[in-house]
Amino acid sequence: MSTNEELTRTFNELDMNDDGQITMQEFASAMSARGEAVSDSEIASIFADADSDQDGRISFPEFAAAWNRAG
Ligand SMILES: [Ca+2]
Ligand SMILES: [Ca+2]
Repeated sequence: MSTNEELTRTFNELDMNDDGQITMQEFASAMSARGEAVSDSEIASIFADADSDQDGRISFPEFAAAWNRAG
């Protein structure tokens, strides 16, 4: 699987209502659905890093940029 496919698939998993934006609530729900507990402060920190335009949601380009930074 290419990185791009994995990226798109992960984004779609996190974007539970398919509106093209990941909210903190969606992120938290998706993580708990995967059995990974993430605290509010961890989510806030992830969003502070990934949400470049600071609208409180992560768009696909923001997600892709954060993914690439994480390596
Ligand atoms: Ca969404
Ligand atoms: Ca944003």
